[in-house]
Amino acid sequence: MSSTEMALTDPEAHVDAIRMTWNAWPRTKMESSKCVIPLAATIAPLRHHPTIPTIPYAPLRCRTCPSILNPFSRVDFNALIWICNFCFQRNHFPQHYSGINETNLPAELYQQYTTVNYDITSHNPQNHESATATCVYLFVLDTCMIEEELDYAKSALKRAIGMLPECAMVGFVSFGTQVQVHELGFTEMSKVYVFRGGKDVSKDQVLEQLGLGVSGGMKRSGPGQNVVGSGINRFLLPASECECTLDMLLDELRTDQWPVSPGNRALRCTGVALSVAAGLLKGCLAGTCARIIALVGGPCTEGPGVIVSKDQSDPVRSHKDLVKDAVPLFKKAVHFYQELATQLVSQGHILDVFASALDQVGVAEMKVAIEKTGGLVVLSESFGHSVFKDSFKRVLDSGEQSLGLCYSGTLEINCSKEIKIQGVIGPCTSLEKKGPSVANTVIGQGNTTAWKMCGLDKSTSLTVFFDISSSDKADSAMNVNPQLYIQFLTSYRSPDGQTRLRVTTVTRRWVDSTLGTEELVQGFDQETASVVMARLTSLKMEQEEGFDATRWLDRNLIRLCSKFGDYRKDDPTSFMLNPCFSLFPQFMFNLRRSQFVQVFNNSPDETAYFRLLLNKESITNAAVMIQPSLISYSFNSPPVPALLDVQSISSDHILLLDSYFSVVIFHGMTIAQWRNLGYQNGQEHQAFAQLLQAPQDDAHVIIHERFPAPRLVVCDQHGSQARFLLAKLNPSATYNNAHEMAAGTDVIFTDDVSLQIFFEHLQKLAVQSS
Ligand SMILES: *[C@@H]1O[C@H](CO)[C@@H](O)[C@H](O)[C@H]1NC(C)=O
Ligand SMILES: *[C@@H]1O[C@H](CO)[C@@H](O)[C@H](O)[C@H]1NC(C)=O
Ligand SMILES: *[C@H]1O[C@H](CO)[C@@H](O)[C@H](O)[C@H]1NC(C)=O
Ligand SMILES: [Zn+2]
Repeated sequence: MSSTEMALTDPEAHVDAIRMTWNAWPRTKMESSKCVIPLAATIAPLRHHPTIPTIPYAPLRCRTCPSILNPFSRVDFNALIWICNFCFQRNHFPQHYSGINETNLPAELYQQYTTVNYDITSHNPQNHESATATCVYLFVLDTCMIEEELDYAKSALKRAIGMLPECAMVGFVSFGTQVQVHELGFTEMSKVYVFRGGKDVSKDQVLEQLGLGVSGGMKRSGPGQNVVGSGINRFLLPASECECTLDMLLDELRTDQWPVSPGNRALRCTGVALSVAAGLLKGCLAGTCARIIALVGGPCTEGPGVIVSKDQSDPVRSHKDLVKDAVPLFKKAVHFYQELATQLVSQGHILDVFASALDQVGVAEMKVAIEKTGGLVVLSESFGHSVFKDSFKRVLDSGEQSLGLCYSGTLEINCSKEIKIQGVIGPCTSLEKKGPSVANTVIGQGNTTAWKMCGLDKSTSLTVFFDISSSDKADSAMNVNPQLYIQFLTSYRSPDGQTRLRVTTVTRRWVDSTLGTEELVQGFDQETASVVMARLTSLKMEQEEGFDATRWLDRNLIRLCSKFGDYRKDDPTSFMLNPCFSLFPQFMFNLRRSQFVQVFNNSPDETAYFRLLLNKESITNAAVMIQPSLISYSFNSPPVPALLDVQSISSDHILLLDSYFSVVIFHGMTIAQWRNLGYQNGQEHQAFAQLLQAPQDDAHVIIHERFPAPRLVVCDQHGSQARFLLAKLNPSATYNNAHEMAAGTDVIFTDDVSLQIFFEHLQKLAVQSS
């Protein structure tokens, strides 16, 4: 797809990078609850768009609320006054705006500039020094691995360090049964500080033991003026100064030598290692961007954060164990990582986890610290696998492939007074800033109108949930102004040390849905609604004990169809859905079958990983996680989208399935036979060679753009790997005759039914008079 096509089909490619479940809003709380799907908006606050202007002067704020002058503010040019569209305060323009008039507008008042950037660095003299500041990368490497794995990890690290900008500060911690903090500034011979793995260390103990205690002096010095005290320079050095030392150190580094008795797991103290890393970073000035990049090769078995005993006959916890609440270690470990998250967020630092192992390493427990700090996470089978290697390379890439990693972000939201904010799902932490816009009910990170994002990047998305406060439509300002407003203020530091503020102001119409639903219906965004339901379901599965996801989704889908469908009561054959809703039931069908709801097919680590990305990615990407895309390639016709159904399999077609975490190329039987006979190598079979090549090329385009890199599976019909495709297809041919109703009237079907049967039951239940 060309970028102009993208702009037409993908609303997120709009300058504001905002999508809402509803684009016309019901006026009352009562009416909005009848809409079934919650009022929510997703925002990708760093999404680039070429037409967003950068304004070289400071933003103009309202006198009484935090909102900023925007295209929807009313302006009186004669009196040089603007009226805030949030709190209706009248504000005088300052002197330097005195030249403005209807034809000579400042950029922030242009109608098309609903999103603008302010470069704040140059207006704040205090920022000048830190504008040259650079980022700290603290690498934390697990050494409890077989030699081959450690070698893969070491070479990935060496390559990464070679890619760092010269002024980037680097530190190195390795761990196994104990933690070693390496003093890179001591070049005569390698010098390490050892921490025992069996017991937690406080941040002050870490600093004390490394000789960085408060008594060590807080004077600024040396090349790292963003870190405190001369002491810390022993551990964090500019990449240009320590690359050689680190190279040698990695060459000498051996797998953990602590003895492991037969039948036991290695003693691995991941929790203490991350604690020590966080403690070391505490020595940096607050506001310095710093990330802990942890490479972990197995489960934590020693000290805080333990997820399994060292006895190998004890399996690592499964979803079944979690449901039975039979995992005392889980709660303790999660609590430990919650505390670590709090510490990292208060320091403004990020935790990235690269987990590569055949077994689980504890991503489910670490999830809270990764998500709250806005860290990156990649899960793979081996440090030698392309999923790890290709992803890791991109973390430090500053070229075209850059992830656009930024730091010290905050998001602040202000909205019209009838709107209340329930909370945010996504990679952020509540800043607990209370205000009149805070709702009583909380979803995700709530009880606030401001959130912190220690790390954020081009793909970071947040989902904001809203509520309507007024129950009486007569009393509200909505009768005066038919428009509602929401302003999103995102401030952050870019990798080059600039401080930016991005201001996005959006407006939507209030509609009186008691008079008719036409406008509401037209404003429904099915794809966004599906993703928001997936995010909400995942959150409820984590937070609410005994939550029945399938039943909850069915109940909501039936209610939605009852409200917005066209039908005669008790006549399922009369049921019709407006095109604005027609894709939604199929999304729900696929969501019920997806890894987000059917968690028992995966490990808790995998589920945590899928959810971290579901919550962080754009709507378009998240939709592919729920409902994969399928393309069919054949002779004599261009590639075409195919139904996500076993009927799409054909012996003379090739299928390309994109389910986000994996990309599958599936050869029909005949195609596979011809390929095995080598037809593609003959001059006379060029068309066949091209047919084989086309899905390969398309798969590589997908893999190249995506972070984390997806797993590529190339398989043949009837081959063992074909299950990667089959698991995602509607089983139309296998379950056609399963014609019985499930118990209860609010569940469409409990088992894996075909889409057709699902629809039949949905229609029947939706038209039932209650
Ligand atoms: C608006 O300001 C511009 C520039 O100062 C000036 O040239 C123009 O005549 C003004 N227009 C009106 C309607 O006052
Ligand atoms: C929200 O804040 C209030 C008042 O500070 C507090 O009582 C309440 O427990 C908080 N709710 C949540 C879910 O954090
Ligand atoms: C945002 O705007 C409202 C008006 O709706 C104003 O009263 C309020 O103080 C502002 N919110 C915050 C968080 O400051
Ligand atoms: Zn205001």
